[in-house]
Formats: sequence, structure tokens, C-alpha cells
Amino acid sequence: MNKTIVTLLMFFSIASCTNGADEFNYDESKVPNYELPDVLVDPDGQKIETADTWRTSGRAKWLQVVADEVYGNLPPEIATVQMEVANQSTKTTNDIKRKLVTLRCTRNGKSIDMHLLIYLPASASGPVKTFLGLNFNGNHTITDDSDIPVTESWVRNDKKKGYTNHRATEESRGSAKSRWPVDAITARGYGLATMYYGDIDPDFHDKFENGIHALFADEDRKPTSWGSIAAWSWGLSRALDYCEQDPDIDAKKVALMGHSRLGKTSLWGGVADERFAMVVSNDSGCGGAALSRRRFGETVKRINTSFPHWFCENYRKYNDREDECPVDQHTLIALIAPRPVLICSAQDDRWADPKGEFLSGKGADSVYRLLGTDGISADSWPAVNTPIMSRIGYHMRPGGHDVKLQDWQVYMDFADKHLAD
Ligand code: GTR
Repeated sequence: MNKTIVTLLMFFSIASCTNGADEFNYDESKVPNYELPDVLVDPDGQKIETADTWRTSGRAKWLQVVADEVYGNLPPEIATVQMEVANQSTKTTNDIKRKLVTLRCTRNGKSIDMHLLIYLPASASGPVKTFLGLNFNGNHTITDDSDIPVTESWVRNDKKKGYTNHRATEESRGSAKSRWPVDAITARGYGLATMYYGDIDPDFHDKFENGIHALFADEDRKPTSWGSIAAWSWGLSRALDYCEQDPDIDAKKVALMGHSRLGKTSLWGGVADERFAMVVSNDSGCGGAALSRRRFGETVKRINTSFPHWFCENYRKYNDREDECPVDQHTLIALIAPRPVLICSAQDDRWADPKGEFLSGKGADSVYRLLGTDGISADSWPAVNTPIMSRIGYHMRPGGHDVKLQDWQVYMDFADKHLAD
């Protein structure tokens, strides 16, 4: 191959890795001036001066705005979905108890099965604090254990990993195990529960005809109706319903954890269901922890264009008009208050705007303090490898968009501190 071709190929591969660097801003000096909506002035313009006002009216008002403008509302009939444990098994090996639980959701003669894979320290003397997170490619990808069935749900095609024709094969077994360090988690006394997000709703724009949406074919969809992130979050709550029935799990101490689009999901899941005791978002970026008004890395327009099914239709109004949105992502963090929330970034993951992720924690600080916690104990964006362990936590590790064992160590340090008995 001649030199020019090699150079051109290198140029194109770098350009595609940075998601079209030319179109998107990665220059801090080009971040526009912006003003964040004050979360202590409610959407009707009333000042929120006491913890009681936040609890009795302020929170609910902001919650409704975020649902209407960003993630969408579940249909009121969601409560008519019937849930049953259709299958379950338990096996203990090397001091780790593994459970497989199938949750069947039925409505209008249709049903979906969501499969929970749970690992618990077998020698625990009582119910354990547990991390709950959705996985990207099927439960069988988080382990080499051949007992875990290869998912039969829709998967994204990835020939390298053995997913073709939207079906997973044996080839993909264990392919995501580095992101789910089961031994390290159980060794520290925590449980881990995970479920494939595609069991709840497939991740493509199917006009809401599949997954849990399919049980609502009678729904009159509106610009404020649920997208896939709201559907995945609903699935997390059903997993928590199961945890409440399992005597091995301390359901009052379940921490949500999610990476990337599933980090956005863990944040919204923690907002929508206050039973979750703690939330961890990893590299959640645009539509997750990162402030949209900064327009650094991924933008609202880009996310709505690439993933039109993730948010509600109303969110598209803010394409290139971030300042007109009545909320920014700090509101999402504030809605988790006073529960502990840990915002994690990766230094090289500029697409997700690590600084913007920190700043949304900062923007939520006033609500956490009003509710009597220490908020976020850093004045400025901390250096890499300097975890901030206050009630709103922040951590940036070196490297790129991923979940690593060292991330989990910080999640568990944070849980040790904030979920202590
Ligand atoms: C990207 C998307 C991000 C993030 C990521 C992921 O393509 O732009 O917002 O969600 O996918 O989930 O891996």
C-alpha cells in the first residue's frame, strides 16, 4: 500500500473513532456561555426554600418536566402488566451463589420474558447489598459459565463478536466479562444482579412495536410518551420488585449501575423509582450526566438523530436549542437527592464530556445541601484518579469509554461509605 493511501486510511479511522470530530466541539474555549435553570426555583417560578417544599411539591414538579421533555412518561396502564416468576434456579460454586430468574410480564395476551442473573456471596450471614445493572449483549456475555443460556432476544449485529442476523451465538459467551468482575464484587460482600436490556426493549427504532412497548399496542402515543430509556428503566424497577421478594438480597440497599446509554438508564431509573438506594452512572454522557448546554462532544441533535427511540418526541424540540429546554441534566442528579449518586467519567471519553458530567453534579449540589447532605465536596473539576466521595460523588479514571475492575473498586468504596448500616 502506498504512503498516501495509508495516511488517508489513518485519517478516516481516526475521524470515525471520534464520531466526526469536525462537526463536534472538543475545545473548552468554544463552550458557549450558558445559564443553568435554578433547581431551587420550581418550574412555576416559586422559590424552593425548605427541604419540605422540595419534598412535597418542588421535586414532583421538576420530575414531571423531565418526564415530559426528555425521557417520556410510562402509559398509565403500565400498572396492569402482570408479573410472575416463570422460572428460577440456584447453584453454588466456589462460595458464590448464582441464581437465574425469569420474570414474565403479560398484558393484552402478550408477554415478554426478562432474565435476571444474580451472584451473591454464599457465606453471607444475611441479605446483601446488591448492585443492579443492565448489560449490553446478553447475560451469557458476562461469564464463561455455559449454564447461562445465550440470549434469544434481538441483539445488535457485530460479526466479530458472533452476532449476526440479530441473533447471538456461543461465540459471544464471556465477551463482556471484564466489565462484570463477579469474583471481586462478591469477595467484598456485595451481590450483583444483571439483565439484558434487549429483553425489555430492543435497541433500534422499531416504532415501539417490540419489547415491553408491544404490550401497549393500544396506546395513543403522544410527544410526551416513553422512549426506550424509560422502558429499560421500568425493567430495572421490575428487577427490584423481584429483589424485594428474595431473602438473600437487601432490597433497601440496591445500587443501580449502568454504563453509557445504560448509565443514562440507571440515572433515570433512580429518579423514577425512589426505592433505589444509590445510583452509579458510568460514562453516561449526553442525555445522562453531561450538561447539554455545554455542547461539548455529543449534542442533543446528534443523539436524537442517531437514536430517535431513546427519548420522548418532545426532546427533539431542543435539537440545536439546548438553552430553550426548561431542564438540563443537573436536574436529573437533583431528582436523585438525597440518595448517594456517583458520576464516573473516563478521561479520554470526550464524546461523553467528563467535565460536563462533573458540572451536572455541581448543579445539583444546592438540592442535596437543602436536604441536609454534604452535596459535592469539590469546587472544581477534579484531576484524574482523584475520587470525590461526598454524597454526590465524582470519579474520572484514565483511559477510554469502558467499565473496568478499577471502576468497580470505586463504586464499592462509595457504597461502603454511603450504604453502611
Ligand atoms: C454512543 C452514543 C452515546 C452512548 C454510547 C453507548 O453511540 O452516542 O450517547 O450512549 O453510544 O451507549 O455506548
